[in-house]
Amino acid sequence: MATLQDLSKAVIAGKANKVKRLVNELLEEKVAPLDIINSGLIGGMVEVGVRFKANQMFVPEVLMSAQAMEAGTDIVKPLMNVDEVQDIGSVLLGTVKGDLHDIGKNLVGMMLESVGFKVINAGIDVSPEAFVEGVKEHKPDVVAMSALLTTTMLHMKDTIELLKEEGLRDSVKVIIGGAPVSQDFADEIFADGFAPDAVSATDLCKKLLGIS
Ligand code: B1M
Repeated sequence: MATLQDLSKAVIAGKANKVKRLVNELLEEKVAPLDIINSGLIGGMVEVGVRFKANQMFVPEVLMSAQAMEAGTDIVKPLMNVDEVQDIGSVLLGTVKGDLHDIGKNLVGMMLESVGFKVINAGIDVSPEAFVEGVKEHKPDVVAMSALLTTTMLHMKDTIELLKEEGLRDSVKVIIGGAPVSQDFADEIFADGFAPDAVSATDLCKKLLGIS
């Protein structure tokens, strides 16, 4: 019988095929998709982060873990779309300028879609100008910015300031997230909210748009 711990270990080892097999086995064992993501896949990436910081893992291995994790989320993703016909609001989502981390951001997108938001995924390395263009083009209800680096989180402030300069700030809610950011930082840069994880991000968007 496959376990969530086996899945975490396969993510750490960067074994995409094993991850796919274990995810399928766990689904057959009726383990909830959200547990597979939170405890199995993210659990593995958390340990990867610890080892990366301690110089026990290096960029190529971390990338293999990231790819293994994505192979797992690709299987679970269709199961999260409980009601694709809903359209409760739209979210322009991106990782800020200079930042290439997209695993957490993509999870946020997946969770938002699963509760009925339309997600416009602007990708990674999204400049303040590109966020502003995205707002003009798509007129989203929410702009959601992700950052994983202490250096790049500062571009969240630049984006909010540019939205203000362009007269667009009042037309959208702005939320932020990612490991180095916090509610205090959100308050400091006048974001409308901060979410510590992907599930909280959906709750926050709903709350900001007055959806119960
Ligand atoms: Co990078 N990296 N990395 N990395 N990397 C971190 C972030 C780091 C903390 C590792 C460490 O030292 N322990 C460190 C940052 C230090 C700092 O600034 N404080 C770091 C570094 C230094 C770097 C490089 C500079 C390394 C180098 O080249 N020397 C480099 C920078 C590249 C760049 O961006 N310009 C780099 C590169 C990479 C890889 C490319 C190898 C790879 C990214 C692959 C990819 O994303 N496609 C990578 C990875 C994988 C990591 C770690 C190990 C894991 C990140 C991850 O995916 N976690 C990470 C260590 C760590 O975070 N512990 C690390 C799993 C993911 C599910 O969690 O992204 O936190 P997370 O998302 C969560 C929440 O934060 C939240 O919800 C998600 C889940 O519920 N969330 C939001 C995220 N965005 C949100 C938005 C929201 C709401 C919630 O609303 C808008």
